[in-house]
Amino acid sequence: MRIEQQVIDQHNQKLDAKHRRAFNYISEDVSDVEALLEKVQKFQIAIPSWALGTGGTRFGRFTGKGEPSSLEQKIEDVGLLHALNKSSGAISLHIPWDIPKDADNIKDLAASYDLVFDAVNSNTFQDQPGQEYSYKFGSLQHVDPNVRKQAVDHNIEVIKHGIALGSKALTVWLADGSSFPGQLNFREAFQNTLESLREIYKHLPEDWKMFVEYKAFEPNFYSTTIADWGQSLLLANKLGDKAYTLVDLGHHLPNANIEQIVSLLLMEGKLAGFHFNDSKYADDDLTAGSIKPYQLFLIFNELVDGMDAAGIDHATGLGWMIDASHNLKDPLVDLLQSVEAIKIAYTQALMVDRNALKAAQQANDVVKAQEILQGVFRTDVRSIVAEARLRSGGALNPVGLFEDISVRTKLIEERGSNSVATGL
Ligand code: RM4
Ligand code: MN
Ligand code: MN
Repeated sequence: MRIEQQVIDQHNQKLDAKHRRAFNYISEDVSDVEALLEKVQKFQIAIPSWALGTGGTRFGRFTGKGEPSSLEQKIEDVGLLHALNKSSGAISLHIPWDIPKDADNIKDLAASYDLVFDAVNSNTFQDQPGQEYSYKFGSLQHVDPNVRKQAVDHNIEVIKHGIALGSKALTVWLADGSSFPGQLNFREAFQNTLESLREIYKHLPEDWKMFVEYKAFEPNFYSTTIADWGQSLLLANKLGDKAYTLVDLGHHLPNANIEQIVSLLLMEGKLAGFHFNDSKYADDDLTAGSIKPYQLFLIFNELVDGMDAAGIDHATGLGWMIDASHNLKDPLVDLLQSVEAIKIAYTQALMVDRNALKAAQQANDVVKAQEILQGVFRTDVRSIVAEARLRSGGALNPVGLFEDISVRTKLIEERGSNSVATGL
């Protein structure tokens, strides 16, 4: 299914008067609204190929209908999102869940939807049919060199798929760790992981990056071998210039100050980018901004400040990806909501008066600093994000249009009720 531009234009016409009122109202208070809109328009967030189906928990999975059952259909899904919001112009693949059989065809198909390929992700947290060695006790950390080699080879394979598609980064997330005290020698596990990553790193093309993701716990419950940003940064520093730390918002212990982590990683030139999601308790993988929107804004506040200080291009300098899993909502609607929340937080961060904030900080004016940040956070910038979308040819209300033209019903007609997506 493709959404015709004419359908989007008609939808926009209906909402135009209301949108204009809101946009004109806010524009009066923004110093350079054209410059702001340009940045918001450029900002794209990659969609993970594994989040297009309904997710499950360890207790069960309530399958959705009309799920994409092939990589082609997943690209079609991301194409739908991008047509609606003009902000999801990239797809991130997880191998072997989504192996491109004919890379050139897949690339052409993606290009026909105006999509490019973001980071490729390896998977050594599950055993695959026919695999020689098991990852039950880890992969890159494993005590058995044969298991480590198998996991290294898999990552090299993933890089090859990425090269064929035009990706520029490999994301490594490991489930490696231990569930009981005494199970693992921490130093050996770390050293094995480092050596394995070094092998993989050797196979990175010149213009590629390696994103080293960390996660505090789960599926292992006592220790994770790359558990926090310190451990990831240690590895990234030892590996070299092409290695960076990837922050997944759901991978921290409760109440961690993620905005501070981000700020320091940026300062060190070691922030890879993001896996956006939201959570209340653990790695809940909920819609970005659905639980802690203020935190999302504070993170973007540090990102904008740090990127500007380092001269990093907002749109292309870091990897912006969603990593989510949807148990209740239609995955496509959920992704539209996530992208919207991310763009709202980004827009607000762009609107922070940096000079005033700096002056307040220098004067230890705590009240003023809070007023500045909360003043922006409480400003309704949805019409700015909508105007950026409109100028790029997207819909004023992507979720509304998705429902109005019954996208899911059409997908069910095309794909059937029982099609199941690979992924979590
Ligand atoms: C992990 C982690 C990885 C993702 C897998 C599916 O918790 O967030 O980034 O690839 O889930
Ligand atoms: Mn992740
Ligand atoms: Mn995760």
